[in-house]
Amino acid sequence: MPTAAQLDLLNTLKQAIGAAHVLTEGDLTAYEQDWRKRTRGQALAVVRPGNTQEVAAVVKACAQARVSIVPQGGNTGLVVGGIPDDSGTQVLLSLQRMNAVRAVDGDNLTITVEAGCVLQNLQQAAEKAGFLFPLSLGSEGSCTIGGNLSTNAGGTQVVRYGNTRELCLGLEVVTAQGDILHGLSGLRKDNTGYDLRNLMVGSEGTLGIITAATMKLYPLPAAKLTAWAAVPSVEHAVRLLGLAHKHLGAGLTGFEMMGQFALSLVDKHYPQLRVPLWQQTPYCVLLENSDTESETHARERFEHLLEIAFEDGCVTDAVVAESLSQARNLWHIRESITMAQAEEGLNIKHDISLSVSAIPTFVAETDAMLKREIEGVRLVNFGHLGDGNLHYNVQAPEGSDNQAFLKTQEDRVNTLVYDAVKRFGGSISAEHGVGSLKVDTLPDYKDPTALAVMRQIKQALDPKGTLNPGRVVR
Ligand code: FAD
Ligand code: 2HG
Ligand code: ZN
Repeated sequence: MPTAAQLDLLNTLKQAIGAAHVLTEGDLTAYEQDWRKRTRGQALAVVRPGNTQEVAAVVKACAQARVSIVPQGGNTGLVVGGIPDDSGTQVLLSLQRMNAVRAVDGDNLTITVEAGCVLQNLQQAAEKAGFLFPLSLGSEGSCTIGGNLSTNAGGTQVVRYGNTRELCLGLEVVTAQGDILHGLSGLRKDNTGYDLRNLMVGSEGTLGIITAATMKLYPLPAAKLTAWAAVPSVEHAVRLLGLAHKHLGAGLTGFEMMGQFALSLVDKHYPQLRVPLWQQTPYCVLLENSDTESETHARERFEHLLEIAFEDGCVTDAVVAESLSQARNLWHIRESITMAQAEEGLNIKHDISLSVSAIPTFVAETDAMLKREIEGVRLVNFGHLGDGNLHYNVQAPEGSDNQAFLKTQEDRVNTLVYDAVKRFGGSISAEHGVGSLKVDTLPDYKDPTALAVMRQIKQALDPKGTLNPGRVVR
């Protein structure tokens, strides 16, 4: 039963945004359970404001009542950062109704959208206007640009276009006090003080609520070429990456590496996808070249690269997509690894980054160590090699109880992997963020001064600690 103070707050919220948008009953699983189904929370209410003023009113009312708010976009996050805790006292603020494209400025190469705009809709709006919005993730059919900005999402085009941070020119944000920060300038140059936009990007809803953003647009490529290559080892994949940089230059837009076991899971759970080459090689690479030149020039350059790679020995076999639909299928296989892994059962994810040059030794040493420590352990290694970002995931031994494996082994496995990442000078979160999953692990791996400054920033911007508490920093 809600307390009198909670009932007062619910009434204020209903007056501010309409009773139909303050949900307290019915099935709220979609808002309260995380994507991986690891955790289930319970909200005091799910509120769905329709515009920035309504978000500000919700935040003001909650701040006054000292009730904490968890912002949520598409709820595809992988680190349990966008669902309420199980206290039944937090307000879950969903941005999903705020999904409009506000403006496209072709001369300025920008698009301004509301935070709840689903990434795929943003890509399509850009394409309709004749431009490319390059951010691309497996979850693009349901994640939102607000969530992408709040996690500084990476995805499969980072090697050319950068993370979400690099694609953002301006933000509109509701502060912890309920004030509106108007920053949708679309300026490419603005040195008038501290960079508040970049403070908000990647802050996972702990410093402010993003309500709209101005994002960069690019010309649509004239040609896109995609290849799937068999490589004998991680060292060979890194060598292929070097050749691709040298021969494709800025045309290199995607470079993904996938281990044999990761691909075997796709083959097992989605046999209709017909994964190429995986049985004959320990690793495959998915390579994309986007070009502003003509298709013929681009194809010649791409085929030249593959010839050199064959001669070098870093590629032993390859398939080049002959049509857009073949290219889409290859990408679909890559994007299906997460789902295939989920089908196989609960698993331990490590979203890590290392310098590209350290990756072959890291993988060799850490694979060997885990196999020594846990008999039958299955390693699902794949990721954005072009960015030095691996999804170095760990699956329980075949036939064992996944739940029990997580319970008994997760902390130990995390320590083994993250200690190795630290030894190699890497990061324990490359693109998914910290959320609540890694909040207590971070202090062991983050520079203590950096952590102390992060806490001071949190204290300065959210002194009452009502914005997404328990996430990123305690
Ligand atoms: P949510 O999950 O709703 O929220 C994520 C975090 O942002 C939470 O802390 C939440 O409180 C906060 N937040 C959300 N909206 C706002 C807002 N408007 N203002 C302030 N805070 C907010 N991630 C990658 O980086 N690269 C990938 O390649 C990738 N692939 C994925 C593939 C699959 C199949 C899945 C399920 C996930 C993948 N992800 C990937 C993770 C996830 O999709 C991204 O983190 C995405 O950016 C989250 O967006 P969302 O709208 O779902 O955010
Ligand atoms: C990807 O690159 C995502 O596909 C998800 O970041 C990674 O499932 C994962 O571990
Ligand atoms: Zn990823």
